[in-house]
Amino acid sequence: MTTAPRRSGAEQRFPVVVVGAGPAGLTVGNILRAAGVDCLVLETETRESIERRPRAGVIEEWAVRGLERRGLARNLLERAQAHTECEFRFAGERYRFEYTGLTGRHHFFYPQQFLVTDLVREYADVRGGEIRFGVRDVRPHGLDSGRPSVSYVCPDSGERRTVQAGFVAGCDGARGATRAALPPGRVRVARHDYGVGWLALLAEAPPSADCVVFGMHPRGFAGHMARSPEVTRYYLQCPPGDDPENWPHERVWAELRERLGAAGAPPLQEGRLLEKRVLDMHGYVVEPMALGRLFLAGDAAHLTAPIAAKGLNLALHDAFLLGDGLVGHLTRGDDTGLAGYSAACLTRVWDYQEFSQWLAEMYHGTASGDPHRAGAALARLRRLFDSPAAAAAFAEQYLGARTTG
Ligand code: FAS
Repeated sequence: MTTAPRRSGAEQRFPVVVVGAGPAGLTVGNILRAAGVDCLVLETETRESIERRPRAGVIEEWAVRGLERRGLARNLLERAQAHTECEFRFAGERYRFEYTGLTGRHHFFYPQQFLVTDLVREYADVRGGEIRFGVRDVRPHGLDSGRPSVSYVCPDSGERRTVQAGFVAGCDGARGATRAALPPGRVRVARHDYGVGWLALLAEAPPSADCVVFGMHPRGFAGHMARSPEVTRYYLQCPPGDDPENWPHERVWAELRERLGAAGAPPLQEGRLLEKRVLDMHGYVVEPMALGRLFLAGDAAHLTAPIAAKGLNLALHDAFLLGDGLVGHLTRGDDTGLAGYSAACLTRVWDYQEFSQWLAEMYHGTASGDPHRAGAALARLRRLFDSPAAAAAFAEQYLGARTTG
């Protein structure tokens, strides 16, 4: 599983060690390799499993253009569907929201596992980047010193190995080792719980609509998002901590029919459920996102509940800034990118966190059991259709149209 090590002997040294081969880590690795900077990516899973792991699927246009400028979007641009509108369904009616006309931007639908597969191939097979899969018990050391290192248990020998690093990029997601290695007093973690769960479903069925559909229903929110011509992502609001076993096939489809039902809506294309998991809707933000020689990116630094489909996009935003900042420092001695990294990321992170919170109240207010919240939620939604200013503001945030990559 390990590509041939470049340097032999007890300890190797890399200018950058990237922990985690998700969208953030692989994008940082590819940017470094494009600039001829040596780096090592450490990943606990196997290549096969990260190339098959379904997660996000909505990529904002600025992120696609950012990947394209870095030679990382060839397959995406060939295979992704570009969407121009979404649909809201409430009180038995359908409301199409056309956002490309308002922003000039599209949403690109490309399953995250396809993007990860492209990024691994480009990094390891094309740009000759070093990546070790299946590593265990990764531990960062000396992050505050000028000589950080990362140790891990080698999957082949079972030995603990240590790699010296100039910088450590913490891209190991929500449950990784790098954020956990931060001294508690040195960072602040701001957390928000939405108090609802989402049953995240993947159905072996073609999409039932030509765009994303959001259903606001007194029984709870429901969402429909295409993933491919054969697989569709659905979400159903449920109690936090609910057991997926409480949702047998019949109940899932009955609830989806009910909550997404609207006059003139085509019938749902039903199929076998490939994935069923409950996500407790919460978000957190770690500040600052950099400490000493450790720079966090993506879910390792902030989690945005999938409500506004922002998680993957924020991971790419961080990775563009971190990759460019590291290249600036390592190839030109220019520290402006790294010095401003945390602040630049957090501006976007908090903007997306706020929008997710705004959207969550619109999606969940109807089923809150609180008539005032329900009334306010529907008023918020109706404003999108009778106030051009509100529609433009919503479209800008929904598409992340103010963001550059
Ligand atoms: P990732 O979690 O993708 O990658 C981290 C990598 O680090 C993983 O490969 C992991 O195996 C590895 N790792 C973990 N611990 C390690 C360690 N100690 N050492 C080495 N490697 C380690 N976002 C959206 O925008 N839209 C959606 O529709 C959406 N749906 C989602 C559905 C689900 C079920 C989940 C879980 C998330 C969803 N997200 C969605 C959010 C998701 O897309 C994340 O934001 C995105 O994967 C973040 O990318 P990374 O920061 O690279 O982290």
